[in-house]
This record gives sequence, structure tokens and C-alpha cells, in this order.
Amino acid sequence: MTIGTALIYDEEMTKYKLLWVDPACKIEVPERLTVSYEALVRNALADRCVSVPVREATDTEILLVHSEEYLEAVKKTPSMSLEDLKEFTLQYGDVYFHPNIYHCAKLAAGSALQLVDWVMTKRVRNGMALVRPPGHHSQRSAANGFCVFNNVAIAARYAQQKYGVKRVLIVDWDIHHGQGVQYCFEDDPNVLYFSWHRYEHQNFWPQLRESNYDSVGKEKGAGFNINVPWNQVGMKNSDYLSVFCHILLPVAYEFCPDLVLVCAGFDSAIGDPEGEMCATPEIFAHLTHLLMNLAEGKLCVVLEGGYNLTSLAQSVCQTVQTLLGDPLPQLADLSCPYRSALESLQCVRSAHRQYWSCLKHAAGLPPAHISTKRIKSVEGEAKTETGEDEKSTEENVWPEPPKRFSPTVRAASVLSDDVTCPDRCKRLNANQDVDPLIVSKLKDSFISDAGGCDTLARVITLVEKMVQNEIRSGLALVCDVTMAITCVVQHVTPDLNNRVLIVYVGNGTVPDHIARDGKTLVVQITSGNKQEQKSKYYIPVCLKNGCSDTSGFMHAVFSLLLPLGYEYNPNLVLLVRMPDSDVCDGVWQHLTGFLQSFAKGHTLVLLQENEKACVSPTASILLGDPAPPLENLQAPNKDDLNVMETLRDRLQLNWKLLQTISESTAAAVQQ
Ligand code: Q9C
Ligand code: ZN
Repeated sequence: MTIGTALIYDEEMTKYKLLWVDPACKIEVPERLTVSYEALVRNALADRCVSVPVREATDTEILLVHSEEYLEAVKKTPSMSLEDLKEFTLQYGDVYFHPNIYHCAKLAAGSALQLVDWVMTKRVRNGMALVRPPGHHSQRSAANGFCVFNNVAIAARYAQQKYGVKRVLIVDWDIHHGQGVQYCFEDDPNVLYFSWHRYEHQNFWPQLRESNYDSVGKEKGAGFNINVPWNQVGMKNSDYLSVFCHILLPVAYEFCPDLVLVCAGFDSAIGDPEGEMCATPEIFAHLTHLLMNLAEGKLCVVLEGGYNLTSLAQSVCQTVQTLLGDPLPQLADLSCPYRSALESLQCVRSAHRQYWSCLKHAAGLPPAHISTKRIKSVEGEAKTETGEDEKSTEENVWPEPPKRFSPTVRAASVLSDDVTCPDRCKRLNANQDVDPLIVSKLKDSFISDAGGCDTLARVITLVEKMVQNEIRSGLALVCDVTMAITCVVQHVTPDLNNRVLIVYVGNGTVPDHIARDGKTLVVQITSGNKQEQKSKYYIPVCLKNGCSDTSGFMHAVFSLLLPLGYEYNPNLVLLVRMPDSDVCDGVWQHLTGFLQSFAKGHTLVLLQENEKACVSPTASILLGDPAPPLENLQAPNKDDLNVMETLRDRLQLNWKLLQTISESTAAAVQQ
């Protein structure tokens, strides 16, 4: 089921460049593509992908987005003289033409279409296209911002037309606003466009009023255009993750796309001269992973910007490696999102609360002091275009992302022989695989019947192999979940560096001694009333209708569990399911998928013995198969929302990634 990842690249797209002096355009160089591709080859990633050939987009395809006049004008550029090209270029903003760029622009758009073809026909699960020129700034009748044809916009229309795809999600993580994409789909409720971008109160290119958070789409498309303006430079991993957890993911799951396209600009990464942000290349592994279970895994990533060649190449590798299914890198020391980021977050959530039921409960108004008017930058403080900011680039040194090692065994199970499970999941056998030392140790510590002890010994063996990085993730049916949790925690936490995230789904009592010292963080999603929180490290989320409530459950995952997990940064995740939990398979599968963001994918799923039916669906996710779409996410129950919001309010003092309004605003509201 886990089919491959496409990689589209052709050297031909390196064969155009800037032929005259233009400071605005000098960063868009052919090496952007060669360094990205060479890094994929060097890291043995290119070889693991399915190499898909490029093709030119046809006139008809280009005309899905662009005007005939514009296409005809661009068609003339290959035969133009240098002077004519310069002249032609002048009518557009921050773009250049070259005799070969028309050819490359057709290949770039065609690459995006090839990717859509291969994904839609299931020849691959997902993929990435490395293309030049980029696309997201180009408009119906205009080139702009290094872009000639709008590759991703064309791909979205093409998917709708050729494959009858209904809903397309476009995630634009480039640091510039893809205004071309916004204009194309502004009034279209079937294409949800999300973009975050450096904005600085309209002082950053392209300096458009309509890039602000209050441009939400028009007419029928109202609510389907989401702009997240960054009003300061220096945004970091936690700022990006916060926007994913508190805006994009809940909305994307409610939208329930049939296809996801990414405008993948890596100028949003550290070291980039345009973005001047501080997010590390590893963040793109996480952004990619968080999108990988939407649309049954149909994810097409298309290169846009990215101008620091080192940062770009590393970010591309992180993205492709994630598409291939390798374990995610840990994101250590996630700090509090910046106040400016929280202000933007709050503005976006309040602007969209009328359109999305997952945001209904968001604070009603943007903070009072935030104006949508342009704030003129102060003289002297303003960044000039004269290249005077070398300093900031120098300060940005970052370590090369560590190698992401993949254990040889992707998933293993501890099951009795009568329980069926996909063959790709390795069964840990009682006789061959268990260290007798573990068995005798267990017999000493726990009073238990011989059978139970044998299972526990296999579970501990499994955990040990996960710690040793021989196995990535595991699954076990045990007769006493509480006992199993205790054993596992006692086995791994004596190592002072180990932290275990325990996600406990359903009713039952988590042993008191476990959730106290910070070596474990317990998040329990349950029905009915749990007593007051015992410590910072025991967090009960009580849903009125229990875990059967899909919307409430997913809301808890996005607004609580993911931020908590990222901030806690565990080395092991224990996912526990009680028999009466009533959580539906689909929700369970998405939860299992999300948890693999943490602990380098080391997730151990513990199921109480009569939960045999969910063994296969769980194993399939651990093995990397995409989860089925969750259709029809309704508004979460009002009482549940209140419970979760109250919880978030209370916990955000300790857990900073839970915040959705800035502290200054919170203080102002309380006065
Ligand atoms: N320093 C893409 O990333 N403006 N295009 C440069 C401001 C043009 C970016 C001048 C930036 C275009 C695809
Ligand atoms: Zn860009």
C-alpha cells in the first residue's frame, strides 16, 4: 500500500539566467536547482524516489489560468534580442526574461501537471517537483516575482478538470505572498488557499493591502483564502508550528481536501536573504508530515522560492525524506511563539471564525491596537534594498540537520498467533526474540501469571529495540494496560534523558505515580469528569460524548495534543487505547499518524486484549500507509469546546505552544 514518492527534475530548467544587472533579481540563479538536486543525490534520496520525466504544459493547460494575450506575448520572448527582453521585462515587477525562459516555464508548469497525473493515477503516493521558474506570483496576464506561469494554480485547475477532483488545498509556505494564487481562486470555494508571508504591516514586497489577514476570499469563496501576515522577521519553528496547530490543520481537516498542493518556497527557512526568518530546515519535515494524511496522502510539493543555497538544499532534503516516510527529526527547545506571531494568529482566527466551525470559539476581535492600515516603517530602522543587511545573514549560522536514521524494522508487534496483522509488521516471537534476563527481572518486579509475563517480556523487548533504534514503532495487545504502562515507563525512564509522552484514550485510571516528575507527560482523552489536574504532567481532556465525537476529538488533537507534544519533545510515545473508548478507526488512525511527529517516530501502541479489531488499522498507519479521510467534521460540541478552551487557558502558563493570543492582549482583555 505504501507506494512511492515521485521526484521531478530536469537540468533543462537550469538553462536560463539573468542577463543584465538587476539587484532585485540577482538571487534567482540556476544553482538553486542544481544544489537541491545534488543534495538529494548525495543523501541517497533521489535514488529512492520514482523519477518522473518532465513535459511541457500545453497552451490549453496554460490557458486554464492565464490569458491568451499574455501567453502570446510570452511566446515571442525566445526570439527577442537582449534589448527587447529588457524592455519586455520592464512592464512587470521583479522578474526577468531570457530566450529560454518560456521553454523552462512550460516545463515547470508541465512538471506540476506530471506530478498531479502520477499522484491521481496512484502510480505514486506523493512527490516533489524541482522547478524553475517558480509560479505563485504570476497572474492571469502578468509575470511577477521571478514567476512566469502559475505552476500550482494551473495544476489545481487541471486536477479539477481532468480528474474531477472537487476540493483542492493549496498550502503556500514560501515566505512571499502568492498573490497570483490568491487572485486565481479568490471567489472559488473549492480551492482553499493558505499562505503565510513576511508582511511587516505592508512594508515588505509585494506590499499589497490584500495580503493581510482580512482578505478572506470573495463571494462564494469567502473563508477559503487564508493569509497569515508575519509582521516581524526572525520567526522560528514554534511560530510556524503554532500556525499549523491553531489555524491550518483544523481548517484543512474541516475542508477535507481531495488533493493537497504545496507552494514550497524555502525562503521561509533560516539564512534566506529574502525571508530573514529563523525556522530551521527540519521544520519542513514536520510541515510535510502534518499534511501527509490529508487527501489520503495525495500530496504534491512544487518548488517556489529559496535563495540561500545551503538552507534551500537542506530544506528540500528534509521535505523529500519525509515524503519517503523516514522518521522525523526531533525539534528540541521549542520556545514561546513571538508576541507578533501570536497577534497575527489571533487576527487570522478571528477573521475566519465566521467561516470555520473549528474556529467558532476563537476570540471575537483582533487585538484593539492592531490596525489593518499600513504602518510606515521608521526611517533608519527600515531595511533598505541596498544590500546593507549582510550582518543579519552572517549571524545566521545553524548546524547541518543530523542524518535521519531509519531503523531496519519499521513496525513490530506483540500479538498472539490468532490475531491477524499485516505481514509487513514484524511479529516478535516469544521464544526467539526475548532476552531471558528481561523475563526474570519482570518476574521479580511484578506478580503476574506466566502468560501475562511472557507478553510483558515481549513488550519490553520491543521497547528496548525501539530505544536501540532497531525498530521504529510497535504495537501490542496486552491483558493489563496499566501494568504494561508501568513496566515500560520503569524500563525507559531511569535513563535521565528519556521523556515518555503517554496518550491515553478512553476511561480508566492512569497510575498516580506515573504522571508526576516530568519524565512522563500524560494526556488522557476521555468521557465524563476527571478530577482536577494532578500535576503539570497529567492533563485530562474530558469530552461530553467521549471519544466517539470525531470533531471534538480532532479539536483536542490540534489545539492541545500536538502543541503539548512538540513542546514536551518526548523520546518515546506510548499510545494507549482502552476497550470502552469508542474512538472510531479513522480518528484513531489520524491520531496515530500525528504522534509519529514525535520521538523520531518511536510510538508504541498498547491495546487492551479485546481490541483485536483495531490491530490492522493501527499497524497500517505505523507502516506508513495514509489514513482514510475524515469526512464531515462538524462543529465540536459547545461544552467540549469550553472545556478545552478552559484547559488551554490554564495550561498555557506552563505550555507556551498552547497560546493563541498574545500575553499583552490577554492582559488587556482581563482589565
Ligand atoms: N528584496 C519567489 O520567492 N523581490 N519570488 C525582491 C525585495 C522579489 C520572490 C526584492 C521577490 C520574488 C518565488
Ligand atoms: Zn518566495
